[in-house]
Amino acid sequence: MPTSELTKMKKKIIDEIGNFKESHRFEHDVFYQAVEEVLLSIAPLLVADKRYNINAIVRRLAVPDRIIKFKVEWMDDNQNIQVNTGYRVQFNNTLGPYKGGLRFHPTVNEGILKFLGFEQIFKNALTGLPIGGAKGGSNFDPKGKSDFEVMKFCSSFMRELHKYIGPRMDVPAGDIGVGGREIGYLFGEYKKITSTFDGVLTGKPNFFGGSLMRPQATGYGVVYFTETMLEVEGKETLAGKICAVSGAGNVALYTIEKLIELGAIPVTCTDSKGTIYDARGVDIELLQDLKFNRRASLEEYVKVHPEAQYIPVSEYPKGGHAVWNIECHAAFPCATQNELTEVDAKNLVKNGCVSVSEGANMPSTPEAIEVFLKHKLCFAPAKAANAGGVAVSNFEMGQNAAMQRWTFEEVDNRLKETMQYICHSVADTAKEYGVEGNYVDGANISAFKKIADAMIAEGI
Ligand code: NDP
Ligand code: 2IT
Repeated sequence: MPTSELTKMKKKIIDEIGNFKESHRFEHDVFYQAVEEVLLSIAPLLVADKRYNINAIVRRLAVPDRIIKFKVEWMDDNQNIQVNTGYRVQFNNTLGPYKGGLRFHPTVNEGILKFLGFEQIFKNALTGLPIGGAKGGSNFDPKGKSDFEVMKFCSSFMRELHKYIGPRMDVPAGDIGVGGREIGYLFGEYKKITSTFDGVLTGKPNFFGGSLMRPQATGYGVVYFTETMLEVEGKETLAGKICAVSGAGNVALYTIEKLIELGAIPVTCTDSKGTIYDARGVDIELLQDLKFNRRASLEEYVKVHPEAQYIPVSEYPKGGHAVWNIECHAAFPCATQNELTEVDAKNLVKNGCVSVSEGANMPSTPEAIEVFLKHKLCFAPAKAANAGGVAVSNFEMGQNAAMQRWTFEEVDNRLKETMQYICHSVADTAKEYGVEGNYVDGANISAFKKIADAMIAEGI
């Protein structure tokens, strides 16, 4: 081998090792962020009730029951062998079988999945349904892959994962990069390996066991939660109000759909490359076609609607995001974690925003949340506001176990009831603990009590 080629190869290897070290150093930051928020909220409870310390609940709850990590080998369309890493973080099954989504995104690492799994325990507890908390996924990027490549990846992923899941053990679902297509391939492989047709994954396509309304559930649930919160807090409803939404995936587009149905005017959406601002209200049919059918960039939107504005990431304000710089009455961050910063929160407050509801998991930074609470905005934290998705996943488990099928209306009514129940119990808990209107503390205290009391009851 010529020396120059060898030197290049060595440099490439050293760079790769460098990248690897770098990504590992910071990968647990988001997990600590999630744990810290919960601990700060429940501090008064720990002081008031000594049982939680005696039983070491915090220490036991902050460590996952197990983390499963495995290699996923698959062949791309050019006959090249690709290697990815797969994970399942089974965090806590005190309240029911492990339950939570799978994320396929190049940024996925153990720290992100620990943060998501930890949040999921609390979210699932808030629903009042018998489900524990878990999360999984892979650093595989479905973007730009053919359907056949996605299928081959999903089959390989399931060849490992099937050993650790089961309808009463652990029931994965979708998250970023995992929708009906991926769940369909994963379920197909599980069925081939085990020869069993059971509800081992939720979010399945409707024609083989998927619940009607599961695709819509998270987004619709966020809007139902917001309407209830505004009513509880004595504020006006969303009808006729300008709304800012981020994201252009499952959660964002069904949030937009329900907002339009209620007469609100959502004017934005975003993807990883840019933001659409359409002052007349976004064209939801076009967006769903672009994102769900064509998997295209949002830039395509302005080709059909040249009067709308496309703002690329390079033109975002320093330290912030274009979408939160637009005047709105209600904001719905529905893309990803830490997408809404202190700069963004101050812009929203300055522009007269009244409520912020988190569709994504932990989209607001701790500094942004501080701004919202200080200025008395109605702030609905993710673990309460976006619990509609996992709630309908639980309904899908129930339908599968009973070999039944509910109508769209039945699922929708139960979803609405569940979101109203969560909102009221969070608001009531906040009041009971002297922090009326603080839904962050209300949600953390309410969920912690349910899980911690059950952990004490079952012993170690
Ligand atoms: P999708 O994959 O359907 O959509 C994700 C959207 O967010 C896309 O528009 C994507 O843009 C954008 N996005 C993702 N990562 C980034 C990033 N790093 N920077 C900027 N934009 C980004 O995922 P979902 O809609 O299902 O999930 C969105 C959020 O909601 C996540 O936080 C997820 O954990 C949470 N959630 C999802 C639930 C569900 O049922 N699916 C339930 C509860 C919460 P692009 O396409 O360009 O990458
Ligand atoms: O974050 C979440 O709640 C999800 N991705 C959905 C989990 C589920 O099991 O439906």
